Amino acid sequence: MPSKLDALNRWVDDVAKRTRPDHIHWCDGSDAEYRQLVDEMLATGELLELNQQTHPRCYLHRSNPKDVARVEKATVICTPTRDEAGPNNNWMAPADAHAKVDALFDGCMQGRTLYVIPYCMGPIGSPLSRCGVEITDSKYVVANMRIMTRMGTAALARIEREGSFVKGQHSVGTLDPANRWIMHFPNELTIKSYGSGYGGNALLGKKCHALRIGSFQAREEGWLAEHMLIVGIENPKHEIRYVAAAFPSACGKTNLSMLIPPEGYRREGWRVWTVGDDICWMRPGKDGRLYAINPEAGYFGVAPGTSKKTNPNALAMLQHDTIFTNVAVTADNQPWWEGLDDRKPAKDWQGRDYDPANGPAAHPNSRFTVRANQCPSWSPEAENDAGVPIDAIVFGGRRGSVVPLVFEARDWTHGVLMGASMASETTAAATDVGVPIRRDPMAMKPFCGYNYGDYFAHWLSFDQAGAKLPRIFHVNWFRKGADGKFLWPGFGDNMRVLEWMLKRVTGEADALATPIGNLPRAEDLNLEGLHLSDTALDELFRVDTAEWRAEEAAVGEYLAQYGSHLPDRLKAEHQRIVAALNAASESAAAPVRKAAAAS
Ligand code: TSX
Ligand code: MN
Repeated sequence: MPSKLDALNRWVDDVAKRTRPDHIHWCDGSDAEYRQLVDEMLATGELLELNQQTHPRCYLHRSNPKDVARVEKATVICTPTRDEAGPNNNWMAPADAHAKVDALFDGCMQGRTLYVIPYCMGPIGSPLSRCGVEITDSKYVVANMRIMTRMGTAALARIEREGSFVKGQHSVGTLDPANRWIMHFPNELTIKSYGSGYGGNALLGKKCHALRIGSFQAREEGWLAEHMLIVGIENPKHEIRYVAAAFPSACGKTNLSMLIPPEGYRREGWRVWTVGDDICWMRPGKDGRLYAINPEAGYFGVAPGTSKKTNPNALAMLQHDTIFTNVAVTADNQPWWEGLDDRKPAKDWQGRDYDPANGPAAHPNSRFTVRANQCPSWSPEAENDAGVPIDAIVFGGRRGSVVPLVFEARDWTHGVLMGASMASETTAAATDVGVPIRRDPMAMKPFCGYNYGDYFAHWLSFDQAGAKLPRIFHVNWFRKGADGKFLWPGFGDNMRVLEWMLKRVTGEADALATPIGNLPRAEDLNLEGLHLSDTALDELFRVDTAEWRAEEAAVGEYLAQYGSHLPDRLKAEHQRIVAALNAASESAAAPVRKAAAAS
């Protein structure tokens, strides 16, 4: 009798014929298998034991120094036409891409073991989950996939039941940056990654499957695959409401996903529960609300900057059963990175004696890989097959000027425009003037598997009769005052902003209508114990007409590149905002914020 695994077996055979490994190992995902892999890597030096007294079962991996991050120029979407991939992606014709990368795969696993990794993105029984199989010749990849996904026997059983899965073919190859490709064939549910062993290039379940292939599949099937954290916020009445939030890199997404509320909030019974720190798959339920799952089972987080002050929950979960990549170590062999504490590193990320002349001790993109449920704030709802209902979607960016702390979209269309208009500063600069910003709609710039214009249209399509969609907000924790200092304390105090959002959802909080959206008045936000000056408050919420006319002009120019793919509804919404800003500046010199109260 033909089995639904025939297609899988045939594909594994085909890949093995091309790559010619010495052995083939089908991963079962067991503890014993993980232990065995770790022991083998310890023997080869692929993993180094960290201090087992302070960090039981923690290991360090030092990557090739030329293989330390995702490479956007090597990332390609291979759709039949360039237009389907859009100006937001690198494109190659599928046949050309296959030919190019298959030549590199030829014989590349000789002398090595080919690992077959069946995995499930999302709770194993959830209808929102999707399966994949990654083939790799890297033990490090297998160990990381075991932490990051539901891997092994249960996933294989689901694949056998469903028959459909994403095929991911990976080899570290020669690690030559000139021969490095991360290719996506969304119509074939196929990923081919060659020449890198690092992070999103190699752990194919994450960015490649859950976002690039996922977003493409989501459009066909009527759901959303987003680059968002998911948190549950519990109020003193023990009601938990869920928020999904998209931020570009370097905005503290992982920190926000594990936030600990300020002392006063905790005393009243507020709590934040972590469902996910990076990826969110959402689909409308029968009741019209959007239900979300975190497709991942672990965190692959940036280490530098993680400390007891910025993220105590993360620090607690990193004390055991963690793989560290490219961090430094102290003299007694504990993991260390810039921003952790004021101990001194002994060896840098390349294993050299630490010398500040060589740059930072830990690589700025050094990482930890850890199981999600090791986080003290981990939400058991992360295992709920039905997902969690989302009440608010938050977009954000790092903007030293122009963009206020928080504002709310008037409706779904306006919210989608807010997401499409997102931008973030690329580098920390000494001054605020002329800081380069990069447009990063919905924080999906490197992850959207098709044309952004069509993606915006897909977002708009959720606005249907009967839909009970989340409210949409925009936040900026990073506005600076004239003295160049951050105006908002951030971190745990972001709870105050989250509280206002959820009170907007339930109708318990007020706002002021402005052309860019609804802003809290100072009295709508709980600012108790913050000691913010009146000038700081005014600056945090100031909507400057001239600055915003320039901002919206830049947004219009950016969106115009999507041409005929850009939905008319989005264009019209943008024109409405431009017109309102023009009217505001002509009618009054007063700041736009001093407008009428919103309902
Ligand atoms: O993660 C951050 N968040 C979100 C936290 C839940 N960071 C770190 C960003 C780099 C990844 C922030 N940095 C946040 C923030 O809300 N805000 C800032 C800016 C800031 C930095 C330092 C201070 C205040 C604000 N204060 C002192 O250093 C005392
Ligand atoms: Mn991410």
